[in-house]
Amino acid sequence: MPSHLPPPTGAGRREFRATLLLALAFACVNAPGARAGDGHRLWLRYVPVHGVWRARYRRAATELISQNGAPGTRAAHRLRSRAPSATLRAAQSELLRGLTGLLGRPPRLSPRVTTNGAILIGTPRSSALIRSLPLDLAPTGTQGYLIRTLQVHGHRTIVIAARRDIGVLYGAFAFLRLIQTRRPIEHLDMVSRPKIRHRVLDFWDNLDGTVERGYAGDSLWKWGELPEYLSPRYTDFARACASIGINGVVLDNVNASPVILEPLYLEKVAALAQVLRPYGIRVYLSVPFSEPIALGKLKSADPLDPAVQGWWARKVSEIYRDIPDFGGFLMKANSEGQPGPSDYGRTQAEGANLLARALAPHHGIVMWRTFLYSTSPGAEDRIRQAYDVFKPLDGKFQDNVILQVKNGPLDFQPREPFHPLFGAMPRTNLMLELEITKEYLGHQTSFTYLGPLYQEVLRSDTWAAGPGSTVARIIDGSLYGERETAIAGVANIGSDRNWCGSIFNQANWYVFGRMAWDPTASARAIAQEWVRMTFTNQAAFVRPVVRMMMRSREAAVDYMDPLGLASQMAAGTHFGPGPWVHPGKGFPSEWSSTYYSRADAQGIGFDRTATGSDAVAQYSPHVAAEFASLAHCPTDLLLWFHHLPWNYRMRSGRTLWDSLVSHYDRGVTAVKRMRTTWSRLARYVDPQRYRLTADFLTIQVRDAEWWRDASIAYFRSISHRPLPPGAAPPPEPLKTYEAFCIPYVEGTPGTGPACPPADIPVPR
Ligand code: BDP
Repeated sequence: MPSHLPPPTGAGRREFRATLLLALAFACVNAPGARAGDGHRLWLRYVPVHGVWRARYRRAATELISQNGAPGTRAAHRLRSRAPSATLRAAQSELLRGLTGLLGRPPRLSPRVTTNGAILIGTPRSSALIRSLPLDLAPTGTQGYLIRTLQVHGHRTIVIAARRDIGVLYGAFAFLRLIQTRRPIEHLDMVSRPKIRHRVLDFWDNLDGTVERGYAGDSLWKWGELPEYLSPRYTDFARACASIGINGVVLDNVNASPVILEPLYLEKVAALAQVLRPYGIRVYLSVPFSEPIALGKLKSADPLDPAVQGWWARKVSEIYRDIPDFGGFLMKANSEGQPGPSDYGRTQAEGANLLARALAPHHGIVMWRTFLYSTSPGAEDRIRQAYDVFKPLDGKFQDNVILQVKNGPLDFQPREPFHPLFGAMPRTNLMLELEITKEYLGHQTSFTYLGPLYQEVLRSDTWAAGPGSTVARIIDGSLYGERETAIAGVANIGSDRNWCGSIFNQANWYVFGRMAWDPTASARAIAQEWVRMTFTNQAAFVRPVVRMMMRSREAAVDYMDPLGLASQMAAGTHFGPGPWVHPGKGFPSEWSSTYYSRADAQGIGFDRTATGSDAVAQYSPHVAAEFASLAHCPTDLLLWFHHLPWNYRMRSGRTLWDSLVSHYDRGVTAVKRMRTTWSRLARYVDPQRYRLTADFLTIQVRDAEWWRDASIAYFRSISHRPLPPGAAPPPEPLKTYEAFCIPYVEGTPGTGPACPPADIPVPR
C-alpha cells in the first residue's frame, strides 16, 4: 500500500498544539452525560476508568511520543522533519482519544521520553528512538506489532512498535484494549501478528442503497453523495475495522451490478478507498462475469476469447490508475442465475484465471466463490455439487486466485458440518466465507452470538493430512503452505445508528475480526473482551452476559433446526418457520424445506450415506466413517446424514421423535432464560441499550415459540405420534401456522410481498 507521504514539514510545535486541542475536544465528547447509549460507539466507547485502576493506568500512561526519536541525532533530525503517515496519525489520534476518555485526561505529547510512564509508538522508519532500541521486530511480520515495557533514557516506557505503520495502528488498538478490559500494563511483553493475510468484510449492498440480507437499515455507502461527500461514518467504520484487524472490504453485492465498473462509479469507489486506506483497508469489488458484454459491448464473455481478455486487462489497469492498492474481485459465477464460464463451456478455473491474469501485474487477487449449485429438476443432492465441480480442478488455479468456500456445504444454516472442500484441494488457495448478518438466524432481533458457530467450523478436523488438519490450519496456510490466505464475513453493517441493527449484533462483527486475526482464538474469551469493552467490566454483568452469549447460538439451533435439520425457514425471507415449504412451480426443490427434512410417515432426515446420496464420501475416510456411522455421528448432525425412523432410539434412550420435541422446547426455554437474565441486569446498562435488548428478547421469545409450535404441529402431522409427556400441544392447528406469512421482511429487496394479502389470524 502506498504510504501517504507527508503533509508540510516542520509542523513541530504547531502540530502538538493542534493535537492537544484535538485531545481536549475528545475529552469533552467523552464527558459523562454526553454519552448517548445508542450503541454508535461500538466497543470503542473509552468510558472513564475509576478507582485503583485509574491511578495505575495514569501512572503508566502519562506522555505520548509518537513522532520521532532522540533529539540531537542526525537521523532523528532527518526523521523528525518528516510528518508521520496518515496511518501513524490515526494511531496517535486513537491513543489520544482512547486515553483521554479512559483516564479522564489527555496524555502529554512530547517529542522525547522525559518521564516514567511514557508511551512510545512507531516503526524503525518513523522513529529514530525505536530504531535505537534492542527490539526484534521480525516476529511481527508485515502486519503485526510488539508492545513491550522498556527502560528508555532511564524512564519506564511502553513501546508500541511494528515494521509497518499499520502494525502500529493495530498495536495502538491492542494497547487500548488492555485498559478497556482492565489488564495490568506495567510489565508488557506481547507480540501479535495476524495468522491470515486478507481479512475481509463482504457487503451485499446494492447500488440503489438496499442491502441483500441486511437487517441494519440501508447501505452504509451513500453512492449518490460520493465522491464529493465523505460521511464521517466511513472513518468511524474504518476505525472499528482496524481495531479488530479487518483489512479488506468488498463494497457491493455478490449478485453484482455491471454499473460498478463504470467510470462514474469507479470514481466513487476511489473516494471510499482513500478514506479507508489509512486504516489499512483495501477495497474489492464484486463484478458480474458478463461485464465485458454489459459494459464493453462485446459479444461474449468467454474467458478464452482474446478480446475478452484484453477488455479485462484494460479495465483492471484503469481501476489501478485511481486505486493503486485495489484489492481485487469477488466473483459469484454460475450460481443462482448469475453468468459464468460454464455459459461458454469453460471451467470455473478458466473463468477465475481470466480475472487473475488481469489482476496479477497489479498484485490483486480473485476471490472466486464455490457457492454454486444447479436447480435443474432431478439435480442430485444439492450439497454435493460444489465439491463435484471444484475438486477435479485442484491445482488448476493461478496463484492469485483464492476459492471462497462457505463454512458448510449448504448455505449458512444454523448448523452444518464443515464444507468437504476444506482439505480436498491441497494445491489450491482456499478461504472461508462466514455469514455475519443473521440471514438464517432470526435477523436483527435475535440475540445470537456467532462466536461458537465460527469456532466450531474453524476447529473442525478435516483429517485431510491426518489428525489436526483443522479448517483453521487450512485457511491460515499452515497445513499446505498457501501464500494467499484469506477469510471473509458477509457484513451485518448498515446505516442504523448502532450499525448492526442491535447492540449484540455488534459482537458478531467483533468476533469475526478477532477470529480472522487468530482463527484459534476462543469464542468465549472474545465474548468476554467484547462485553467488557462494550458495557462494563463488572463481573456481576460480564459473567451472566457471556453465558447468555455462549448459549445463544445453540438455543437458536434448538428451536429452528435441531438434530442436524437444515433450511426449515420460510421461503424467500428466511425468517420464521416454514417446514412445510414444498417445491412448486418456479420454486425448485433445492429451495424447499421438505427436500431437506425428507420427513415422511416413517421417519425424518436426509440419507447422505452410501445408501442415499453418499455425500458423506466427499469427506476424508476418517471423517466419512464417523459421519456415516450411527454409533459415531455427532447427535447434532444426525439428521443431516441419516434418515431415521421416528421411533429410532437415540443415545439418550429417548425416541427420535421425543428428542426432537424436547429440542424445540429446550430452545424456547433457553431464550426465556436469556430474557430473565437480562431483566436482572438493568442497573449495569444505560436505559437505551438495556431497553433495546430487552424488547428484542421479548420478540425473540415470541419467535422461538412460533418456531417451536409451528415445527411441532407440522412434524406431528407427518409422524402421527403423540407428544411426549409434559410437552405442550401447539396452541393452533397446523393450517394457521402454514397460512401465516409476513409479507415484507427487511433484507429481501427487489421482491414483492412474500405472500398475497390475506386476512390470516396471527398465531398465538
Ligand atoms: C444465500 C442468500 C442469497 C445470496 C446467496 C449467496 O439467500 O441472498 O445471494 O446466499 O451467497 O444464502 O450468493
